[in-house]
Amino acid sequence: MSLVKWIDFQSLGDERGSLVAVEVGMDKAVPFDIKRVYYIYHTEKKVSRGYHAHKKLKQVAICVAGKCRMVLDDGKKREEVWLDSPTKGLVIEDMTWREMHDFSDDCVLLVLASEHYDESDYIRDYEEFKKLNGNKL
Ligand code: T46
Repeated sequence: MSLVKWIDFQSLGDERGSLVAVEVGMDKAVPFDIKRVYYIYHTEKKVSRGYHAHKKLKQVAICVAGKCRMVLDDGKKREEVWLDSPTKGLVIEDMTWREMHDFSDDCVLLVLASEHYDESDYIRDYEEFKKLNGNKL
């Protein structure tokens, strides 16, 4: 099964421009209650970010401007996608290793998170992640 799961947001455009509404709920797009929102911007050239997994946190990442390349890895397979559209949300499940590369100068990456910030939820060592995830695969 692919690690890549997209949410397609409807663009509510008219002659003035575009608008996307992100909603939470059973029949809505985002499959969890949002407890935190953060965004990554002004990323320096040649900088990569991420290199961790989360034990519990689920997230949806939306590139609202520019683009970047996201790598997802479950310890057995790696898949990569470009985040380059404000109408596409990438669902990042718990226990998924992620890396972000090739940020464009104008990239603004908006992230919707299911939990508050908690450093103890991070797994920052790839070998430890593989060991912990091994039982699930
Ligand atoms: C993720 C990817 C996509 C906070 O204090 N609160 C927060 O909510 C966040 C997200 C970060 N921080 C602090 C922790 C670090 O001192 O901000 C600093 C940068 O965070 P980090 O190095 O974890 O950033 P990235 O870009 O490597 O990872 C971030 C998220 O942390 C992570 O959950 O999945 O974006």
